[in-house]
Amino acid sequence: MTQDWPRHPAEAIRSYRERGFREDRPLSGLLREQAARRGDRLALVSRSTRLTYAELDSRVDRLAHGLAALPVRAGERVLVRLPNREEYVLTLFALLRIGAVPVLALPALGPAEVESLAATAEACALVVADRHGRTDPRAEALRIAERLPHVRHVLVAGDPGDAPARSLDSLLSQDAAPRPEAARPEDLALLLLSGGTTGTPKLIPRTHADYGYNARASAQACAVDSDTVYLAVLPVAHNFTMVSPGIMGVLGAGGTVVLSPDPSPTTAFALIEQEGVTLTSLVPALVPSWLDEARRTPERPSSLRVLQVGGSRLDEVTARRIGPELGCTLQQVFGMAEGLNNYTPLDAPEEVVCTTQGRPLSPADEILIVDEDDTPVPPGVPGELLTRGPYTLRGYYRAREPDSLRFTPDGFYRTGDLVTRTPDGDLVVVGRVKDQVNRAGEKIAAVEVEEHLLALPGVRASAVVGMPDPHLGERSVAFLVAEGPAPSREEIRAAMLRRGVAPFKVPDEVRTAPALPLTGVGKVDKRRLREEAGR
Ligand code: OOB
Repeated sequence: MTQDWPRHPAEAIRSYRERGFREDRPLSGLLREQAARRGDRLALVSRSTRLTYAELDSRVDRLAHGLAALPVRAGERVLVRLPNREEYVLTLFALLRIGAVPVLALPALGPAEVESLAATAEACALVVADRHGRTDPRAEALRIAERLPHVRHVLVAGDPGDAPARSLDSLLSQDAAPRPEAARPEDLALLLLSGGTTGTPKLIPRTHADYGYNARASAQACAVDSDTVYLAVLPVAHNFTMVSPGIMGVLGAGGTVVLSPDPSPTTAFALIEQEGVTLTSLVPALVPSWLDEARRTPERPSSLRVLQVGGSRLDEVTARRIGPELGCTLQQVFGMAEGLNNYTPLDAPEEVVCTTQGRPLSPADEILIVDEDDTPVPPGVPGELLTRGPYTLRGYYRAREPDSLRFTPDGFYRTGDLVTRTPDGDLVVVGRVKDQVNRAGEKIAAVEVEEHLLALPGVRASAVVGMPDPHLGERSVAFLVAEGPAPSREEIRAAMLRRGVAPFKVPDEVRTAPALPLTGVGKVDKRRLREEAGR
């Protein structure tokens, strides 16, 4: 069999293991261990569900038995597209326990994107919710299953609706006997979706050993212990909510995970009060509404000790307001689903916390800051961040284009982020070389939207750039060269949604131009377009 994904060299794995930079058990082992140590402690709170570690572990066993009986086999991929509800945690651990590989899809994706992911991963099953906002993920999943022969099962959290869809509940076996872990530590554990810079989704392979280490080391960096109560506000399938330290880090330490059904501060503040939440994580775009809510409510969330903010750039002015106005410690997190996580230390001076994006999680994380020729830049000069380490991937899963574009020959991942490093070793993100828009933390590959625009009648050329935006961090601006009347933003929106694209990828603003400016080598000059859009 040709390898589906490039692993770390055996020698590197050996050395990481020896130094404690890989976990040596499968991921769902962390649940088993906590169930044995503190079975009656509260593990998971979601809507009306409250599960202790013993209950959660035994439900995971029951679902694992049911999934295995379908059968879903070890090594098979299962696309999981669930919002923040208890079935996500159950499904995730049950799949991990039988050695199947969850593919974590965000609920915000459009049906065409879900299908493309399922196809790339050759998923054998799709797990979706009975409803999500105004969409019907169940019906979408059934249509995808009809088109993709490898999709044998559609499994639904909640009401399964029409056959052949089945509810996850119906799979819960009566047999709650502990199921042995099917995976070995160096096996593929799960596939994450890359923010991407290309038109096709890229899947990030993460192993039990590397993801487990990412979660454990993050929990340490964030002082997570069995008294931690973590509120998952961002989508559960995002890497930030999963391992930075997120669900995995907190459950691994014996703390409690509370799932917030929506990111609004009203919902979150009520849950913080009710459950005594001590830690949560947000993207910068959500912070202003939390600050507003804190001003409105007489009692600010008193139990909250640490607010993590990451996913896109947090401006310094807002950063400085968090401590005094929310009464908690800010921690900036600069991470990526591909691996590397950076954190500002919890005891760092305010200056460091408010003006840097922190330092690498692991002593084994290697960092290079380079110019266009891959030559390291002098201290203080911005350059592209390259990184290599125990939990950073060495190549994408079943990559369609050569990995040499995103990896150096010696295995460094090209993050596409422009950074500088302070004399103390903290990183500051100053920009980006990858052609991407970071809209409220959601990553949009410019080329993907450009291709959708080109497919519209009369559009001859298109270019998408990100522009600073006070609410979103960045908004997407599309430039169109059209023959005849250019389509309006509403027409573009309708066309993109018809094509099954996620609503957040629809350009926020559409402009027309007689021609696109070109650089000396004939590429679209995005710098000039950005200047244009700023005028
Ligand atoms: C997180 O992961 P992804 O995969 O959605 O996006 C990674 C990219 C980074 O390469 C960078 O461009 C941007 O998001 N980013 C930031 C940032 N954190 C991420 N840019 C500026 N400042 C920050 N603090 O976004 C992610 C994964 C794990 C933990 C936290 C965030």
